[in-house]
Amino acid sequence: MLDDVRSGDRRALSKAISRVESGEAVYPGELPDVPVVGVTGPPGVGKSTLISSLISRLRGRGETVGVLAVDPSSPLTGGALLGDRIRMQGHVDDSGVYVRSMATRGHLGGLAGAAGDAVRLMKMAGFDRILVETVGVGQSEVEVMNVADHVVLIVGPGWGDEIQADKAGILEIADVFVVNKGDRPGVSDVKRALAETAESRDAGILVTTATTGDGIDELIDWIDRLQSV
Ligand SMILES: Nc1nc2c(ncn2[C@@H]2O[C@H](COP(=O)(O)OP(=O)(O)OP(=O)(O)O)[C@@H](O)[C@H]2O)c(=O)[nH]1
Ligand SMILES: [Mg+2]
Repeated sequence: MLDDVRSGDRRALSKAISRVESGEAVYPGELPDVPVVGVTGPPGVGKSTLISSLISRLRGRGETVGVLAVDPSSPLTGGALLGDRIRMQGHVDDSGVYVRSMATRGHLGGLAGAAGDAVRLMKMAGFDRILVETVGVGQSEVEVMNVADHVVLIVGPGWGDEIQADKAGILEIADVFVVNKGDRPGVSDVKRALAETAESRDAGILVTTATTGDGIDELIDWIDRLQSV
């Protein structure tokens, strides 16, 4: 099966990921060096929409993209699945894009372990780039971000208080901060709440409107810079 995964067989990849989801170990051997970007943030902040915008840009420059969405449907937003967003934005018929969801419940070996195995399988499948989405609400989600080389934390207007509280410690692992829903009021308050942490981490603060694509090019520039060092 792993040989099929290596040769780009998507069905084999999906099957192999299902196996690691149910607790089986994989021994992938040597893996290509594929940049992994984690995208996290509170429920409904626009992570999936932003990822879809990122995919459009990355595809525009010819990169193939694998996406792992861990617990893609939060109870708060009623479950707008990442797959639905990708479909809406026309990526579904694109063979250069692979999207896989992973539920957070019932992982014997721990969610972060299963996500790590899934990412290794995606590397084996030969994508140029891998994106991982997870809701940044608790410790186990923060652990999932360990699979990423770099982490993008997305917040929205109105999230100033949550940023101050930061129970999960997600601020401490972010390499770039994005205030999404830049078309809504309250952006400067959130930027202010982020400023100190961003400065101490040498992280940028960007403003995006994922629904229109505003600010996405700047975000890609940031990601490129992070990955070139
Ligand atoms: N006004 C505005 N709405 C946005 C923006 N980005 C996303 N949305 C909307 O916010 C809602 C949630 O977007 P999602 O992309 O599903 O958010 P998410 O963070 O992936 O949500 P969960 O995975 O459920 O946590 C949708 O109705 C989007 O259309 C934005 O920049 N501006
Ligand atoms: Mg989502």
